[in-house]
Amino acid sequence: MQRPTAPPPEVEITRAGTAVEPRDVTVIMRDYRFDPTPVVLVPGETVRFTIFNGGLIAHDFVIGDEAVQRTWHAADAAATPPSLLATAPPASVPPDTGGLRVLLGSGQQVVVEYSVPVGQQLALLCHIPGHIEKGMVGAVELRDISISA
Ligand SMILES: [Cu+2]
Repeated sequence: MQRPTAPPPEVEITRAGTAVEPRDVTVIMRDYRFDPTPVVLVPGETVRFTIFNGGLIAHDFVIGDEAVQRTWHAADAAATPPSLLATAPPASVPPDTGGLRVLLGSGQQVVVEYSVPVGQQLALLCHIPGHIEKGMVGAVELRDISISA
């Protein structure tokens, strides 16, 4: 069946998150996409991500700039056994890598705070081998609004 081609709902941000009062952002991981996409973030704000894996297999939520993405991509590739049904890789990267990475099994959920960097292009990817190729590429829209509003 053809999916309706409605544009994604417009995201309205009335206030940027702060360290004291983070803004709630929910992202659901599916087989194989991020929902919603784009994720709209304000540079400099603090968000409280609720990340839920609604898929049937493990997924990786990696948000960060290109260096962060490259590092996690290599770590996941190195840690995952070459099998079609390979499960969660115990990958690790140097502690100063930056960005945010959450690995969730099917049905798992985590709540985590994230401080959105200023002056970086951000991507949202799942680096479990094969998932990017299947479409697990999320968009991040950075929107400049007044942090003090
Ligand atoms: Cu995935």
